Amino acid sequence: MKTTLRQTLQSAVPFLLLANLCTAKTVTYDFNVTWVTANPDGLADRKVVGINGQWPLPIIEVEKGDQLVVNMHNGLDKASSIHFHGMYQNTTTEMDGPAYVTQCPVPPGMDITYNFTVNQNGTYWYHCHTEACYPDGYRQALLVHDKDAYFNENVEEEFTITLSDWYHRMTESIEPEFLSLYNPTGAEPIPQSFLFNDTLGTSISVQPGKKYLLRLINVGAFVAQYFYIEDHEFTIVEVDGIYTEPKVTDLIYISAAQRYTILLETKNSTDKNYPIVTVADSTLLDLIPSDLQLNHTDWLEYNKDAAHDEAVMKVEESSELVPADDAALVPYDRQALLPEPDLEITLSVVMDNLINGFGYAFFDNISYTHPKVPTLFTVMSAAEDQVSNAEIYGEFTHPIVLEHNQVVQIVLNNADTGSHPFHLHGHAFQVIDRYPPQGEHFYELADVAEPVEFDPNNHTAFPEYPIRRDTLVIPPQGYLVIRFVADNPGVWLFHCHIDWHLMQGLALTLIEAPDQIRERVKIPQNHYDVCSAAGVAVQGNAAGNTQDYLNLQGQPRQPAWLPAGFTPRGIVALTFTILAALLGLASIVIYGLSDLTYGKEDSSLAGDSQGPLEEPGSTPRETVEAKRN
Ligand SMILES: *[C@@H]1O[C@H](CO)[C@@H](O)[C@H](O)[C@H]1NC(C)=O
Ligand SMILES: *[C@@H]1O[C@H](CO)[C@@H](O)[C@H](O)[C@H]1NC(C)=O
Ligand SMILES: *[C@@H]1O[C@H](CO)[C@@H](O)[C@H](O)[C@H]1NC(C)=O
Ligand SMILES: *[C@@H]1O[C@H](CO)[C@@H](O)[C@H](O)[C@H]1NC(C)=O
Ligand SMILES: *[C@@H]1O[C@H](CO)[C@@H](O)[C@H](O)[C@H]1NC(C)=O
Ligand SMILES: *[C@@H]1O[C@H](CO)[C@@H](O)[C@H](O)[C@H]1NC(C)=O
Ligand SMILES: *[C@@H]1O[C@H](CO)[C@@H](O)[C@H](O)[C@H]1NC(C)=O
Ligand SMILES: *[C@@H]1O[C@H](CO)[C@@H](O)[C@H](O)[C@H]1NC(C)=O
Ligand SMILES: *[C@@H]1O[C@H](CO)[C@@H](O)[C@H](O)[C@H]1NC(C)=O
Ligand SMILES: [Cu+2]
Repeated sequence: MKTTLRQTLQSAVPFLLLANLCTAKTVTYDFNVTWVTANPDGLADRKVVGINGQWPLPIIEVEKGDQLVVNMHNGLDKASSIHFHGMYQNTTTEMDGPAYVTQCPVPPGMDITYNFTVNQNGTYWYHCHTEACYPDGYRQALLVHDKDAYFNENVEEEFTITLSDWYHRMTESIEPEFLSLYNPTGAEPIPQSFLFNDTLGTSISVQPGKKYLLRLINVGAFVAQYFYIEDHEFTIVEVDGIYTEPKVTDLIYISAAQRYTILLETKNSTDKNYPIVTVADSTLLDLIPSDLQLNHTDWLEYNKDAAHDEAVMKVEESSELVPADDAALVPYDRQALLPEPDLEITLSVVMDNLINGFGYAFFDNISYTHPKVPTLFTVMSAAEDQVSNAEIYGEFTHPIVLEHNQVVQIVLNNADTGSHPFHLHGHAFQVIDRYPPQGEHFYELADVAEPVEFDPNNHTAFPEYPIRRDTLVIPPQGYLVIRFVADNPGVWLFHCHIDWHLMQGLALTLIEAPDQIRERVKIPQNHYDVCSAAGVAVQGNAAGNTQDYLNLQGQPRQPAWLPAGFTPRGIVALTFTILAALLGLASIVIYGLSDLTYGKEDSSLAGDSQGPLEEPGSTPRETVEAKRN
């Protein structure tokens, strides 16, 4: 079955559109989502999420102002949903996509319709947002064309390129090993490859002396990538849907979920082809298997008969590459620094273990645990005088209620030795501070004993025109400070976009202007039908209590803390001694404890999960000691 795209010219509303004489139209996509088989790295066939029988998935394309309708039929054997990453969903928070936040998970066999107006520019993407489902290939670009973009006169042709990490095993087979007693350090699963536009070793055919626009999107689940083109400079003109003042550079760093749009003017000569080089950020990997190809060459092809030489790497380690600092970009609209915040939220990013020995991720001491009733449905069903009381949304959704039009500042201190790409739904935020800054010192706090926290009385001056984006990387043991106006009533997640960390609970819920949500939002019948098919309640507090919204008894909660004095290593060793004794095993290979990681051999199709393989010469990650008691 082919992708069906229906474009219906709607009866124009003349008085609204006279200004630019454009015709807002409805763009409809029918997505029949089923499993298909793909082998994008040429190393292993695997099951991936296909749409209308195809993978790579169709790119969604609209023009600014269009109404986008996506009808999804879930033909998978598990629940799913679609989030349209970076779309503000202004007045349509119910179309945002995350399960248990703004909708119910769509069960197998069920249909859901997403329908919203796109009034933004630029480069976005869509992906599944129910448990971890997008690493199985359920992700692709979403482009908003803007005929008024200031750089259009410098564009003769455009290309879209996705970057991604790639796993050979199904997420559902990786997850129980990742979140397990055998992996107490929370070592993230190591991908088997890195894809360039869902393939490898491709050539992009270009003509000499021509102006191109390249939209780059990291649709990966975990690993950031550096991007450069040998012997070429290019100009950044957009990040995450925000036009920037032109910034010439020759190297960018794109984390999971980030987008960069660049202008590239090709050379006048056609004697040579140039490597397009992508380098995976190896600082994110706890261990580097000897057969994992971290850097890749694709080609800017001027002449298909000329040589296609592999890139010669400039550096030994990816961390020696010094990319453009995104925090130093200036938004094209020069929106000024927002005033002092009405609300300041200060949080720490923490990785730690709970009583079951699993590795969890926390904002302060909360590891996000989804509620029984999706948070938006609690907003809609609670009594009017209770919707602004954060308690009803449950302690473990980490709810924070924002007042309409407040200036909100989030200060995030990273107590973890790894970097994380943080994403806010419903907004692009101003990036007003980050330490250490992107550049040669970005990783310098990774090995220090104590993290450096933001000091409100001692920091560098905030930029006059801060860049805005929707996904920002926090450096190891450093901090970031962001601001936005709560001018978009809705329920919005703020979370790490490393899907494994989201799975570990690195998320919180902003309930923005709940009174205005109730006035403006009407959840369509179809979304209620989805809940009913999923067996998920649409009324009640986080615990599903419909009588007394302040009674949270039975709310889903994170496991208990480890008892005082126990380190995860200790508790795991103890458990294993008992288990080994019970099972009469002579020896057990323990994840994380022996600096091991997931087996690289594919077992996804067969469905068996095989044990870890030891990697000679790999770099172990330091063990997390239990900090709490
Ligand atoms: C979806 O695709 C599957 C497999 O091709 C097919 O059996 C099914 O009828 C399709 N469903 C819809 C609603 O199009
Ligand atoms: C989409 O939403 C618009 C505006 O609310 C409405 O007019 C239209 O009927 C909806 N379309 C579908 C297919 O639900
Ligand atoms: C979106 O595009 C319009 C017209 O090109 C431009 O004026 C506006 O500044 C853009 N918005 C952002 C956030 O870049
Ligand atoms: C990347 O892949 C998409 C579809 O998978 C395709 O439409 C697009 O043209 C490709 N980009 C390039 C530069 O070839
Ligand atoms: C290519 O030639 C044109 C016309 O001579 C010139 O304007 C342009 O700067 C040249 N481009 C490059 C990249 O050298
Ligand atoms: C590129 O990959 C090779 C082999 O995987 C590795 O030895 C080299 O260090 C990598 N270079 C960078 C910059 O990561
Ligand atoms: C988190 O810390 C706060 C303040 O110390 C405390 O009231 C709360 O019970 C803690 N929550 C959890 C889940 O530990
Ligand atoms: C202010 O911050 C700088 C840079 O982090 C630090 O070197 C200095 O000691 C701090 N000064 C005070 C008074 O804390
Ligand atoms: C949402 O729309 C309102 C009204 O048009 C506008 O004031 C506000 O800035 C918008 N918010 C976002 C995040 O787009
Ligand atoms: Cu993370």
